[in-house]
Amino acid sequence: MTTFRVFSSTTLAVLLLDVCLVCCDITDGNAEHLKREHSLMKPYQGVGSSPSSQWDFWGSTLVTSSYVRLTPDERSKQGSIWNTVPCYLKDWEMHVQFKVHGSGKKNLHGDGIALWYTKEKLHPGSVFGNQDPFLGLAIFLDTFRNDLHGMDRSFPYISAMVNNGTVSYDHGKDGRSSELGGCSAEIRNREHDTYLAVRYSKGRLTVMIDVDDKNEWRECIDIGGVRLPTGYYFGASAATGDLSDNHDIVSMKLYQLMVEHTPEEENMDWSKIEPSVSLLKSPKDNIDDPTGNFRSTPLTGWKVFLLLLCALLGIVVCGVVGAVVFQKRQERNKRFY
Ligand SMILES: [Ca+2]
Repeated sequence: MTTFRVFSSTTLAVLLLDVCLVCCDITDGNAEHLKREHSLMKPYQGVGSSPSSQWDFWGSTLVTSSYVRLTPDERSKQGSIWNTVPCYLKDWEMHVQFKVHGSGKKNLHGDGIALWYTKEKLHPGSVFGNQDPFLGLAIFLDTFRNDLHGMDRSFPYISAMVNNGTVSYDHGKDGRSSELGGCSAEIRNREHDTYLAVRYSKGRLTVMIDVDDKNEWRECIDIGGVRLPTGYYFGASAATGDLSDNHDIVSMKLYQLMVEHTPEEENMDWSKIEPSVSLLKSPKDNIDDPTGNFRSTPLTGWKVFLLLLCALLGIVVCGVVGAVVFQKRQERNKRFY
């Protein structure tokens, strides 16, 4: 039985380590994998229009030493900031610290921030200050409800859209017809820091938020079957209309995710991929989806917990059965001799 106890504690330690590794994956950006050429951080050196700069900005954007203000709390402003280095990572995670604040009372503020991974950069337009239609991925932090029929959700509302350059963003419906998923989140006029993380890995798009000063990520969007090419640009933009807010970006940190791909995947030209989505619902609603896009995706916290529980139960059962069999054999052996 001593052997069993040693075995179980070692196994438990290994399992706990595995769980920690899985859980910590999205919450802590590993500094080793931070990609500085795609990150925007205080004091924002290398931001500007010189040929050597890694970030360029447009419109009402104001760069200070402690934040990048895309729009001030004034009417009819648009601003954006764009990474000038195209991203060739296949698997990545972007952590954005942002702040939306202003003097407008409830429902009297707008319009919000959009985060981008797109083919083109610095093309001003009507989608939160960026062009319409766009080609690539957008995450919208929409603070103003345009669609008065959509009362089933509260604002601010965070949503994702993947566009192959043919679909227009419908402001009147808050982009509902083209959204892939979303969640409501109190992101405005918070006293504490507010964060959002976008992860793209193996065709899975995950958006997590940390806006309640709990220092933990809350899942907002999680969908499989998303195809995005390499070679696009990261950016952020914001717009105000009749109503306004300060839309500030404090930092955008890009981390490379170490993920193995099959030789076929490695050999294909990822820059030729057309942005698309094969699953329009959350993977949770597509358990029987034949494409199996989400099956090989990372485990979520509760799944890991269940697996751990099953593993422990398995070990206990094996131990007990083993002990009983051992004892029976000993008894049988005694009888023979
Ligand atoms: Ca809106």
